[in-house]
Amino acid sequence: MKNILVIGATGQIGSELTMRLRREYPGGNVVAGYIKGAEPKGELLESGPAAEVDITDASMIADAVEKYDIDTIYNLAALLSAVAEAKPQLAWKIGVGGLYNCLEISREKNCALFTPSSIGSFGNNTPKKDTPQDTIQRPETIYGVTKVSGELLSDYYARRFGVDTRSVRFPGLISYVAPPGGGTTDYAVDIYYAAVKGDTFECPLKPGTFMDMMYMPDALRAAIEIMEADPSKLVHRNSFNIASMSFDPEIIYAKIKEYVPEFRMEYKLDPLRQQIADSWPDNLDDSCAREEWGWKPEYDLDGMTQDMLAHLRKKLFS
Ligand code: AKB
Repeated sequence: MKNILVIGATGQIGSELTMRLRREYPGGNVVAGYIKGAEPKGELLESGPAAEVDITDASMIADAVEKYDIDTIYNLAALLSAVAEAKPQLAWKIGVGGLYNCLEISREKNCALFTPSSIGSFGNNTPKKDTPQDTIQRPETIYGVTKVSGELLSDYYARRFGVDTRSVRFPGLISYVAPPGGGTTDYAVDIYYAAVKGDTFECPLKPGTFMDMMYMPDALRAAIEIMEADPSKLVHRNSFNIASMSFDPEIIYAKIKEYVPEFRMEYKLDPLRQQIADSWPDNLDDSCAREEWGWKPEYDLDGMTQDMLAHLRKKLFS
């Protein structure tokens, strides 16, 4: 990886991944691809090149790839699960139409391509506990349908055209930098903001709703390490289960209370998010990622909680 295009560079993952890639690959161009209305600002704008790249417009991707001699594309454009249910046609256009554009340009220009999948690629009839790498994927959400379609299409391009496509199935991602917006796992970010601000947190999911979650630094490392992995060791490509922690609302609440004893949470259920969360696994088995490319998370719930609270206090109050 030398010249990298990040599509969706101003989003939750993109804004941090672009900066991290710029630090990891200082000799190359890491281009922040953004859409109109979500232009990069501050450090993201000042530390490297940026280009308007709407993933649904193939010519915009091709122009950026040509101009910056791109060899690797990180495709992070997507509508998250809850918001995708409100706009299923747009979710398909971005998730599958956009991916198709990236695959075709990668085929023509010989780019490697990273496109995240998700725990949302599983459904009600998937084994819920220790969900295996290779198992039933019949999701009920449009988000999940786009993710499974993306996994299949990416594997097809790798087999049929030799495009170097790789992917991980992200759990809910937790970060103090950019908010997620529109996901089912967002509560696990919002709860920290409420704790630091001194607000009572209204939890949209009921006790006992377990899902895999991950702290953003681990997720960024996973996205870089999978693209750096020795291809001869990869049995799988699209997409790898990765995991670091699984909890329900009661467990994260109790953990935060260890550091913010006065913090209060009450339940105000969101039926759509509850239904989606109920259809997703409790926790994934990530042994294939560990074996094939050495995946290993660094943060557990305690380490993440201490770091989140410290950074949010700084961000919100200093
Ligand atoms: C969502 O909740 O939609 C995402 C995801 C788990 O893919 N955070």
